[in-house]
Amino acid sequence: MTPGLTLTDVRLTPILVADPPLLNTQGVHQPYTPRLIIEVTTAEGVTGVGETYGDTKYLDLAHPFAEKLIGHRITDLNALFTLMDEVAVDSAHVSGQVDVGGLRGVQTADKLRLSVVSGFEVACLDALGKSLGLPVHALLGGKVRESVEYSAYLFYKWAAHPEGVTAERDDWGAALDPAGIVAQARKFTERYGFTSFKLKGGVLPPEEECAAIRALAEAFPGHPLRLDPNGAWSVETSLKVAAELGDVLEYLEDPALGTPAMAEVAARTRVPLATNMCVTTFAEVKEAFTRDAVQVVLSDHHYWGGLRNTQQLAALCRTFGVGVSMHSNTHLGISLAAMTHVAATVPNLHHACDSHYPWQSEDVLTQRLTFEGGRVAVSDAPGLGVELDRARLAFLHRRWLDDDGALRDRDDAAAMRRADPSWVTPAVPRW
Ligand code: GKR
Ligand code: MG
Repeated sequence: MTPGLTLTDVRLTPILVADPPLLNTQGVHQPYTPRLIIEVTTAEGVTGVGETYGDTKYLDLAHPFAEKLIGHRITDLNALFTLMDEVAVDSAHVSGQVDVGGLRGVQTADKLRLSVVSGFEVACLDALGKSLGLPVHALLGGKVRESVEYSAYLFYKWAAHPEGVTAERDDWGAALDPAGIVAQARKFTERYGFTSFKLKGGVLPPEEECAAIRALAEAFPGHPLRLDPNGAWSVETSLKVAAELGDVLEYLEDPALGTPAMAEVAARTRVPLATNMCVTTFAEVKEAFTRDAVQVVLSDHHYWGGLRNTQQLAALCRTFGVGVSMHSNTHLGISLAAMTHVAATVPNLHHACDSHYPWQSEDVLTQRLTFEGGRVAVSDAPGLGVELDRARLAFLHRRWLDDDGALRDRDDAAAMRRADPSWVTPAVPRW
């Protein structure tokens, strides 16, 4: 075994990145969102980078995990899971269910652990690729496409964060009605060339969100459209929306919460249903697939446990004739590069992937990734093909250090209470 591939150093840098006031069922995005940047360095001095969720509960696992990794080889990707199990056994607070609900479905301790592992897996693959002079997609078996298509991720949005909240300005403007959503979509096409659109719903009454989708269909005839209320609707409401928008939707995403409700909707509509909420772990696949509850699974390599697990999920979907694409949460360029590499290797990817990246005005890279015609070119440079900008990383880490702890754990409901002190995240189904 090549001693040069041994991991000799791991550096974890929690950061806070600017996020616009995007609305969802829980509330509104905080002005700054936590992310964790992971660097692994080998004995031969090669450094690989990874990125994952950065809330305290992830950091609490990432630190002991990083210590355990020293002395292992960056090729030992299967061992990442067993090493994480050892860490989890030592950390009583991550057993069982840590947080119910949220926009990524029920968040189990398992998903939390896998989200941490994924950041390290990506960093190891980046380092390995750099050591071998190969791009990450080659380490995953090779690309089957030269570029990966992404959709414009539209949000209801305020013009600015609530008064008195420290935040960066953005130039997207407000979007609170159909005209605002269409204007936002136009900006996405002008700036990035996207041709496929997803609207984050569950914010306004369903009739208003249907009107926004109708307005998009008129403004962009024939373009793929999706609506995702994050499980905010009852089965009956979901069916009404499906009937109303069936002729223009590519799919409805998580209209109702959980596999039983999704199965009920799916049984009574021909509109395909996608999810990033009821199928989020391998354990959830069997019930959802046997009940035919979902027609498209949106993988998020973070909580599925990395790029290789994403490929396994894609193979499972192919086996069962279920579509696959990608989900996204607030993320930076390292994650976009990782998503692009793995997406490039998935033969059965037939829907544009989601990405929040255009909403992030800040990054930790020397060069931002770019979208052309709504697509990101698959890099053939060694590793992920990205380079850390140390000054930017230090700046965003300083923001995290200076925070009094209020923003270190993403809480969209708390952010909403800055505008509306009486806000509580509505129980689902809301409509
Ligand atoms: O960023 O507000 C948001 C999204 O709603 C996100 O949290 C979801 O996880 O994008 C996600 C989704 O597709 O459900
Ligand atoms: Mg979703």
